[in-house]
Amino acid sequence: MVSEGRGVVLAGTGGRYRVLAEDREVMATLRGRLKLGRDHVVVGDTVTVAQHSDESWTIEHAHPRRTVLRRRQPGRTHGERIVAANVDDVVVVGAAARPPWDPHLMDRFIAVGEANGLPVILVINKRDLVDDPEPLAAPYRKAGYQVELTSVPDRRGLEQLAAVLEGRVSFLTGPTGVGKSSLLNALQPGLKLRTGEVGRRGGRHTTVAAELHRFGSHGLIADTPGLRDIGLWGLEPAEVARAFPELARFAAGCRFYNCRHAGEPSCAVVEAADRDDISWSRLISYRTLLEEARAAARPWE
Ligand SMILES: Nc1nc2c(ncn2[C@@H]2O[C@H](COP(=O)(O)OP(=O)(O)O)[C@@H](O)[C@H]2O)c(=O)[nH]1
Ligand SMILES: [Mg+2]
Ligand SMILES: [Zn+2]
Repeated sequence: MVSEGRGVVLAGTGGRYRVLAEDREVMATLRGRLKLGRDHVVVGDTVTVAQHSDESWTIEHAHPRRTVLRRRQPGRTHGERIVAANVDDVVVVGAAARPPWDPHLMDRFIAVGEANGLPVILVINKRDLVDDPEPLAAPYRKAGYQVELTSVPDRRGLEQLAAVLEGRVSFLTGPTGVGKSSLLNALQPGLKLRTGEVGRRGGRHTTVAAELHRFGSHGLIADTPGLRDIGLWGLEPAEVARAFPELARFAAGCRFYNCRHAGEPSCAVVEAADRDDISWSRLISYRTLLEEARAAARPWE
């Protein structure tokens, strides 16, 4: 062995991993023992890499993870897969228009971050296409989320978003066409991600691996095609409850301890929505996701 150092896995496919070690990127393969088990090294893992006399690199050891981003097939308790490690925040991007703002779809993406116990930041991009994006942001600000308003052509809000992401490991997710790749290209000169691609036919079940890019001076960011098909994320009923923290704050006041906030008497959550303390739109998303999770949890019915 010539040298050994610490690195972070930026990408990996077919047993070959791109690792950021010190300040350079190297291609490394897994050392024997690490090859066992498919979740052993994922994007975002911190690893020890070794360079050998023939110039080749190996990943010797993976370090404990601070956080994980998991995805699960709906209705299955097995088949869980770790998509990434050491993620600091999930950045859910939507467009103010083109495609039209869809709050329930946003809530699905937000729920994935929340179910993984990760902080969620919301970005409403293409603000140049609407007069006032604030009504779209309001339910989320009220729920306690940080919301950033951006537009790529006139660079509004980009500096502020860059400041939020600096020094962190962030996963960008959201529907296709909202401008995720365009935002990253605008934030990080030299990145040159492809933009404006329409969803390929038959692409629904192809999982494209997440890939981290260097961002700012100390950050890493992933534009995550692998998270695109949010319909494939299975949430458990208990996770859905956790995914709407602002509803949970009121739920203790419901008459029934297991209230689903779907029409039961003396429901403090519905009362809060009627007072506009929480948004009806969020409550409707919660009901939909909870019904889906419950149906998936009992597939025999
Ligand atoms: N008007 C406007 N168009 C944008 C903005 N951001 C991206 N676009 C356009 O939206 C389309 C989709 O962008 P892309 O970055 O590929 O979206 P992605 O699928 O989320 O990665 C492209 O044609 C972009 O030029 C924006 O802030 N304002
Ligand atoms: Mg893209
Ligand atoms: Zn209730």
